Amino acid sequence: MDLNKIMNDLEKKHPGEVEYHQAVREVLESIEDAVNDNPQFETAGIIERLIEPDRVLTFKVQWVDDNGKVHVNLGYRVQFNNSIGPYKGGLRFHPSVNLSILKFLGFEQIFKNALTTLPMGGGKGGSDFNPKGKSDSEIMRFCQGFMLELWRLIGPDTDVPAGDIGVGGKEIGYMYGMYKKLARENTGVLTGKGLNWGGSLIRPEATGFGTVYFAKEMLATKGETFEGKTVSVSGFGNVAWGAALKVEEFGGKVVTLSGPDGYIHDPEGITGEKIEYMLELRASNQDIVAPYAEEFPEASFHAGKRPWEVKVDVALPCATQNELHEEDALKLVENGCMCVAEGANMPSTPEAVDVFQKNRVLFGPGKAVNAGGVATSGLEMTQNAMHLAWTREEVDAKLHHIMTSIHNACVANGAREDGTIDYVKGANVAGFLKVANSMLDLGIA
Ligand code: NDP
Ligand code: 2IT
Repeated sequence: MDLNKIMNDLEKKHPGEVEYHQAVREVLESIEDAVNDNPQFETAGIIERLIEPDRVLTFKVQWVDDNGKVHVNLGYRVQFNNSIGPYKGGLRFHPSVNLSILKFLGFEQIFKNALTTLPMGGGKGGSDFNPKGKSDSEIMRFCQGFMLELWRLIGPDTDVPAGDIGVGGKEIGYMYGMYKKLARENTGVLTGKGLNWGGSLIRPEATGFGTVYFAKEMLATKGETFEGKTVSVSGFGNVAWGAALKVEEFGGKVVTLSGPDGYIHDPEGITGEKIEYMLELRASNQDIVAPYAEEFPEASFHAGKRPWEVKVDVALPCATQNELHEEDALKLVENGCMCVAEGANMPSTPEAVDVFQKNRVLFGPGKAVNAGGVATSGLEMTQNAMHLAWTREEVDAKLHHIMTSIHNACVANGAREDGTIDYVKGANVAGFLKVANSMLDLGIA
């Protein structure tokens, strides 16, 4: 495989789509041996076919605010690859959303979904709509306008969207209500639904729980557990909340959370009611974590800084892409951090990943670590198709089992000669081989 040529061609074809290029390069670098060992992939053009989405759908969303003013946003759905199942992946509502970000997320989703052991292809979508400061009725009207276009492109066996940044249970509800009206059917076309109308127990917690289940397996390879460990978490959204709950249950102590305004350091631990306070902060729609330090005076707020300067045993980046830089990685290593597990998608820059790998820090990439969210979405689809609902214990046991099997796949494909594990390679090779072999089986269609 001529990696440089493939990347040059891609960059020329899609200039400026830096996050997309970053995600593709990371995967291609680590699967090079697997591709070279399988000449049939080259003949079948697997790499060229895999790095370009099947289709990119863009649409206009128009909606009216509470003052009667009309706004226009862009809506997208990137249907990347459906070799192993229907397109599946979240919707992100954030002002930074553009095609590069959705293509990076959709590309990552292909391999993540392959790792879950469930039959799901990769996709992603969203809008540059900013939910911050909007009223509930404005959010509802935007979601309805968005679905008015999206509904024709999706279906329970075609493409199944879910949540991501800025899209939680409330937004899924408004979108599902509109879909149901337009399509005149109740199906599992979206996941992350409310419990009363087709949702699955554990889905809200699943990404965070899965992250900690995976990190637990990573620590176990060194004979370690979460008991007594200090843990830094970034973000204060859905993933950060679920991770904090599970770390506490496993006997660890979460000491940070963060937002775009800075980070909170709470040396006494973010536990119990303090974890629930994260949900209140989120619901306030204000985009800031600073109020935490007013509510709990033992905590300090560090404006404009990232949490990685705090000395911890384990770091869980759970906010957004490229939020952990080389200097942050060096600081974590210097402070003796032994494990970094990515709850967010691509939160560490390539330079930061290099620092972790060279220093043999246990490093788990997002597509393996945070796969519990989409895996539980897959379990929601299964329950919808069977018209029944599993108990909390059943779903949690399945999630736990899936995370352990993803860890096993990483170990099987990422073992280094010195006995340590390259989880980046392990996850990419395992996900890639499943998808590439399926593409071979299916012919050129
Ligand atoms: P939420 O919208 O619930 O939370 C995102 C969090 O990150 C918010 O607290 C947000 O603050 C914060 N944030 C955004 N930008 C920054 C920044 N520059 N610095 C610090 N914090 C920031 O989203 P999720 O928790 O669902 O998603 C978090 C990450 O996890 C994303 O990378 C997402 O793709 C990934 N993920 C989510 C899954 C899911 O099931 N929800 C599954 C797998 C991965 P604010 O909103 O105020 O900007
Ligand atoms: O990045 C992700 O895996 C998600 N946002 C969840 C996707 C899903 O379909 O549940």
